[in-house]
Amino acid sequence: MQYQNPVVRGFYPDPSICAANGKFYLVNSSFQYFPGVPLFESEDLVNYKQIGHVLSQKEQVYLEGVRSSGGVFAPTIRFHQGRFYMVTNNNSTNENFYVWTDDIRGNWSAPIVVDQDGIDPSLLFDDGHVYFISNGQDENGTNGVRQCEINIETGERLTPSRLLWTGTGGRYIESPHMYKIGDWYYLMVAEGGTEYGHMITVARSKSVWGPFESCPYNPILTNRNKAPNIIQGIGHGDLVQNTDGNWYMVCLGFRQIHLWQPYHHLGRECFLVPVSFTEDGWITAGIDGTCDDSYEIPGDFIQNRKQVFTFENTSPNLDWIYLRHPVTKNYSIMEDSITLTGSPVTLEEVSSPTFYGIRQIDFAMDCSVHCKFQDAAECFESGITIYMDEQQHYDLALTQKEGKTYAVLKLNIGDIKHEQKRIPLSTNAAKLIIRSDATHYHFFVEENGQEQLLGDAQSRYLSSEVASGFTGVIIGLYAIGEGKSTFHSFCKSYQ
Ligand code: 6LW
Repeated sequence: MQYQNPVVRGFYPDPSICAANGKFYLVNSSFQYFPGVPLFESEDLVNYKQIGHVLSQKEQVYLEGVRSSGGVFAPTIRFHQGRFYMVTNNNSTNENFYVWTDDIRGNWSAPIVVDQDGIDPSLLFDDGHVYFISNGQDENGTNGVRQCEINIETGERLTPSRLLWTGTGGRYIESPHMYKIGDWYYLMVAEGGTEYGHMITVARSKSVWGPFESCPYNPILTNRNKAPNIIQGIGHGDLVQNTDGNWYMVCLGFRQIHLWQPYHHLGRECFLVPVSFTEDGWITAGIDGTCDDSYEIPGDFIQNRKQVFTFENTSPNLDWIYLRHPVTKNYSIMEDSITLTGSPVTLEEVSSPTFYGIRQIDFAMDCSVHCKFQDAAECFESGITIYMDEQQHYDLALTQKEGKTYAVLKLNIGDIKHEQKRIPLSTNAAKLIIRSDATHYHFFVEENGQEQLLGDAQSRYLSSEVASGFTGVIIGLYAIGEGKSTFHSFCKSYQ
């Protein structure tokens, strides 16, 4: 059957995957958002169903005041002797830690810290030993992939950390994974940085400690010279063998808006690429070493793309996320509605405002929600935001002033805080509507069946190139100030 990339759309970067009990489990980085590390299950490597988050307990991850795109960086998931392990880095506490579970649908353990620095940690279970690798510098300041052996029961480092490989000369060697395939230890990394120069390179050795020989075909996967391809930034891969014995790689990439300058605002997404081995035992990826927008994969299943998302067909703590650790008393979640209690924390703060978010996963989107004020004090504001980070977000809200309710559109780009439009309403309730295409968002308010345009704004100014972040646009329901607001009839649909 033919599948379309990305296989997981929207801000789901830094994918890692493992096979277990005939299925596949995928995790992604989550940065300042909570719960952390979204967890997916797949039976065919093409369709993924989110089954939870790995870091679902507040005590598992420190997020207090972490900067946007700080917090939880790239994770790795592995399965060994009936137990799942997820290892990651909290880039705000500079800790590498792992958690484990024997029940993939249950809670994961408390974090176990490993005494090796760097980011993008990974694990290899081999011949009774457990190896911990991450990127980083050796004692001479040389960048590369470093490895130590650990006691997986305690996280204790059993050997000194040693530099294994410095890559092929690309900047920012990252996302190392080690695989024992046949007689070879394959070390696969990303180089070039997680933007337009991103690439995947590989080396191999007969020993887990090296020396590692660089693949003569490096980079084995990159879109850096694939023009004018919409898919760019391909890198950060993880290998997995399908149940039919064929090999694949999940990797990150982004769908750029192909203007000059190009940009991307949905974040880095998850792509699937076929992998094969050359006669001399090297890894190749894709058809020509690049990632295409679709591939053939053996199987008679179909690729299911959920296109309509409502309160009723989404789940709290699965599809919906918070900025850092939420003040849970400010959220009253029902099956078909949510009531938010405002707090003094604004969307411009690196904190945890009353914010209930869901990812934007495609460009052409129609999103609406009905918002009704309750106990609204002066200046209480509540509505829907297209949020990249605290400096870049577009807010469509109701607000209270001198006893009257208004609909307001606010555009926040860097230091510019602009109220685009304000219109009086006859009641304290209205339908908020946001329609988007690749380059623009269009904002409307509907009261008594009458729809009014408040304004338009370019997606460019919410892009990663402007915000310089690692995340993607989130659609957030929010409340600021003294008051409550109830949202119902939420509907987000893609064409
Ligand atoms: C991730 C690393 C990276 O841990 O960015 O640029 C970090 N590459 O692989 C956040 O995605």
